[in-house]
Amino acid sequence: MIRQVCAMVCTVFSVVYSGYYLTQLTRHLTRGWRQASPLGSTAGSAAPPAASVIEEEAEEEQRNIKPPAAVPPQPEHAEPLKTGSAIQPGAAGPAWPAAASSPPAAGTSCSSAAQQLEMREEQGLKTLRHVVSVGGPEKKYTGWRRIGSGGFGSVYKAFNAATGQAVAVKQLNLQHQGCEEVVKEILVMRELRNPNIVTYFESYLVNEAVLLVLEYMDGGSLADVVSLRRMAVGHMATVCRECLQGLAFLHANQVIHRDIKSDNILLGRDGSVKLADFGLCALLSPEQSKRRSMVGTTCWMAPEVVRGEPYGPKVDTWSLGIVGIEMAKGEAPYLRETSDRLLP
Ligand code: 3AM
Repeated sequence: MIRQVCAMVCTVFSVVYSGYYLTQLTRHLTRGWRQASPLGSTAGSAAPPAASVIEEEAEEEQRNIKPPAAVPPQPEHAEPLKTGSAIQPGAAGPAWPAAASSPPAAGTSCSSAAQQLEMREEQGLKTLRHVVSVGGPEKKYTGWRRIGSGGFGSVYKAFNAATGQAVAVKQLNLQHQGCEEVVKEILVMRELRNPNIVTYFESYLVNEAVLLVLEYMDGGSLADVVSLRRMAVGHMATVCRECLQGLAFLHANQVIHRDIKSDNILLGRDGSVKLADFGLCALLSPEQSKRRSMVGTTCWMAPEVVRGEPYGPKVDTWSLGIVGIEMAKGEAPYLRETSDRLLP
């Protein structure tokens, strides 16, 4: 524990401005932390710099108005019904590299806001470079095959050339996702090891994308299962229990997942059930034990999230309840409604 904290602290202070963000994150993640990380630090800093983050200060009070994708009518359980994009915090930020986009005229308030965002992104990138592994993944992993995609980018299956172990490589496009969000996702997964959370191995920064190397879950997602067949009650109960164990662990570490849905629950053929995709998670602290941002995927969002009221970890339990309905009925309630009818 002490070694891990020290490793984190070293990483943190190697980037001056970004130190604040990482310290905050580490403090969150190491508080109440009960499990040792089996892999240790993968940190290596070779790549160019990036930044820190005023974390979610900007996120709070901000309701991202990016609408989730409307869900078109689907044939009855023929294909997995895609659940629409998750609503993300701070999506209004500039794509990386921010400097490449044309800024508004200097001297306006718009300009200084753009500059601030640009600075945040630069600091975020600096931080990111301290978190990812050195070099590229192309030699270490072979047999790349694209197995899916989401709002974030694509997911590939590959094999560790040395061990033959299958891995899933999640590509996060930095033009769509802010560096600070990616850093948060990496650190949460890296520090919070649990049998009910998909294992993070390492990550790489390649051009304008981050590649997260994760445990490969050979049973696919729960979304695929619920859309294709009715589940036995015993199986539903097992999935609920395993997910609740994962959530209890996250919540004990002051993390809210905020996007629990069947797409983000992955299955192993050995019967394992694990939570995935921490891109929208929130970190709580004694100073900030509630969040307000409207974040998540519409049909799974708890009422207090939709209404923009303060909320805590219980919103994940609500979302898991919706997953229960998915398992029982084949899809989430109101899945076929357009978002303008679901959101206030
Ligand atoms: O589009 P489908 O549902 O077939 O299950 C995830 C989804 O597949 C899969 O990548 C697609 C886009 O998210 N996926 C994500 N992480 C994975 C992992 N760790 C994974 N498959 C296996 N292992």
